[in-house]
Amino acid sequence: MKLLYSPASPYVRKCVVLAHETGILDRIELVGATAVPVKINEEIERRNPLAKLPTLILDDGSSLFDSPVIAEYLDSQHGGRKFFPPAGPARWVALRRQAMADGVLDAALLCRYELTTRPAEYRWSAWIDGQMRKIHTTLAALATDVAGFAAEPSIGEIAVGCMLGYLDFRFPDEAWRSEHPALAAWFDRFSDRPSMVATKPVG
Ligand SMILES: N[C@@H](CCC(=O)N[C@@H](CS)C(=O)NCC(=O)O)C(=O)O
Repeated sequence: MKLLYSPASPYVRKCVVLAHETGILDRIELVGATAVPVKINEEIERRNPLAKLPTLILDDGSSLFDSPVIAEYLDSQHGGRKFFPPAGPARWVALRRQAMADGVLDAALLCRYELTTRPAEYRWSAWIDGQMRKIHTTLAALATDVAGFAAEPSIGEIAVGCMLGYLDFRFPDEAWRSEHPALAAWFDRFSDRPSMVATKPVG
């Protein structure tokens, strides 16, 4: 299988971390690609009508997206401990954590596009403020949740780790560490995992 991939994308990172953790990374060919909303990449679009990364191309030529779907597919491709818990309460906890992390990324990406892609004369500070508020309220919710994070991570903890890594990468001035020290301490430990070290964002 092939993963249309960017080393800067936190959604891609979530899938690659899961592939590392489950020992199936060598079954995935990473194919570099660039996706920007104002300049559609037609190579990606042919495989994914949303033209976004990550996109996974299976050996039968079909494609999977978006990152929660790809991650769950990859988790179905190995015989070890599952990162998507089976039906039951633990599954909803893991999926909710993934949704919070991905939601922070969605807001962060909208801010980044507003600040780096939209022409300066069209920028709208209320837009940035609204997205930043979502980021801050969700980080506060995760800071409460972190005491219950599992030692053996699920997709929820992987998603939160990749999201915090993205904030450090693209929003280094955000003071989330001092505001949420328990979350920061968890992230520092989580960042030492070989899967996280190997996928530190660049770009
Ligand atoms: N919900 C999607 C979001 C993916 C996403 O927004 N990826 C960015 C790269 S980090 C992208 O492809 N942006 C291009 C665009 O929005 O057109 C997922 O979880 O995979």
